Amino acid sequence: MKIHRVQTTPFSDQKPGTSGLRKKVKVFRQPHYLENFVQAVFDVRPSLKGGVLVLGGDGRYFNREAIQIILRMAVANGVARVIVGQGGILSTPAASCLIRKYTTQGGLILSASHNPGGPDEDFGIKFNTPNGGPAPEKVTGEIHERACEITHYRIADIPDIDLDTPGRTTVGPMGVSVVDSVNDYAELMQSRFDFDRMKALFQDGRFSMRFDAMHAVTGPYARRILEDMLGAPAGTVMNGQPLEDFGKGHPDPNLVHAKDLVDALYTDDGPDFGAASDGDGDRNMILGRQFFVTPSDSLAVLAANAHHVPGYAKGIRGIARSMPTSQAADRVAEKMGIECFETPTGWKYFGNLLDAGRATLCGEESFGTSSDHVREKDGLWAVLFWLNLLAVRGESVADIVRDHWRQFGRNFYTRHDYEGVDVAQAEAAMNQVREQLDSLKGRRFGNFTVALADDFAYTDPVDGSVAEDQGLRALFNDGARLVFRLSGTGTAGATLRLYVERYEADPERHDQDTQEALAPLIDIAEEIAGIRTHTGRDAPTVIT
Ligand code: VG1
Ligand code: CO
Repeated sequence: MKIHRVQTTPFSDQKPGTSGLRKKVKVFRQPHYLENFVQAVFDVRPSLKGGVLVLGGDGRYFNREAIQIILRMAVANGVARVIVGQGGILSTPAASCLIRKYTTQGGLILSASHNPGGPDEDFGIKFNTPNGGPAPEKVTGEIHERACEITHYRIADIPDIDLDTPGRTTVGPMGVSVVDSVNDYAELMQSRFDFDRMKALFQDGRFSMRFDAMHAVTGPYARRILEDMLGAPAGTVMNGQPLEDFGKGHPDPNLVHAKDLVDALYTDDGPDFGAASDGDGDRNMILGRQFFVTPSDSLAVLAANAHHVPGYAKGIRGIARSMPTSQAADRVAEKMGIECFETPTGWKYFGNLLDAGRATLCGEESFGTSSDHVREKDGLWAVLFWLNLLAVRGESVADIVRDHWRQFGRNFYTRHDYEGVDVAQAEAAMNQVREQLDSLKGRRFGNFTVALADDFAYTDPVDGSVAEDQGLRALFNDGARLVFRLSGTGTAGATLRLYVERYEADPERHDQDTQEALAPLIDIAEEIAGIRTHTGRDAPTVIT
């Protein structure tokens, strides 16, 4: 086996964002581009030499090619064994599960998550540490620094490795284990949820469900778990075949992109329960018949009902949510007398809290929920949690959520995304808010008075690390909030996100339309940021 030491020069744009390095496929396919980044990972993680690496991706275009390149680099960099998902397929939570279960030195996950795939679309790569979670900022910073000074990478001359047949092979001194993509993950789910009870729910014949895998990675996972193991009728899983271009769709499980599922649920005789997951299987959308559960409410409801589910029946230690996520979970934590944490956007910030046993459930408003069973958000886990809950409580999704609102009050919540905006225009809007931060406090807008306005910064309570510039926020004195943030996952132009929240205690007013309930605050946001003026857009691209 010949090992080449290939000369290279750095690329200036290899800085990981909210979740790994995401670029157009064309960028990744430039000579040396992927190789430089992967070598930077090997260089800053010396434990991978002689160690075990987990490798897999969401099956998007370039996935297989990238895996072969990484395998050749792994041999050349002295990795002892690589665990690869069959066909190169691993959902993000399944990769996290494998990294932890087989006490490995980390993993490389290939995905651009909810971003579209195909030759003209997006690709991504992310390094996860031995705890199974996305590398913290310190590590991604080191990788980026290394990528900026790289001069060589190491790659072996070996034929392509068969990824489709499970089993063990060797390549020179390195072992390669091709593993079933679903087995270990399904076993983990069995250890947390009451499979018999969920099975009975499907057998009963009065309950029906639809799961939209959006032609992305969760297809095989959902089919195995929902249809094979839990006995849901064939066809429960729709769009279950992973495709390299996600069937030309946008694998983002929200009301706009999972439209077929939403249409199926919004009929009088539609399924009782609907759910969807994203490109890499870490997001979830939860629907009841003619009812949408906001991700923020979902986190709060799961926390308040955790005692109904075997894996959490002994109680949860704490709840963590990202800053823009609604404060609905805070009310549950308060009532339960447990800690509640507010972290910056991105799952990597939950890692320390989970490792330290201070948080059991975590959530993000961006359709992300999970627990300490892995160190990533986990789409199917959230779906099974809901299913377990529906089986135990025997009520509809809508009734469970309405009941929750009656007990805790309702946090009306929406996010408005302005996608593909000119970078300078997006920054102009952000700057307009930033300039007012000092003068906003005490200012009145209609019925709302600003109690605090700042640029969110976070000090990790476990290791003391500080993350700054994590979003601009205006908090009003009755718990209402506005948050302005630029996305860190996009690959073209800028995406400006506006997050809006208001608390309503009165059950008589819980059935208002969300956009109407929040209209005065949406107007205030425009007054403060002038997003429409700066971008020339008269409406957001996506409202969730
Ligand atoms: C978005 C979401 C964030 C999420 C991230 C990765 O980031 O807002 O909550 O963690 O995507 O999700 P941003 O920087 O674009 O707002 V995934 O499913 O794409 O790994
Ligand atoms: Co994702």
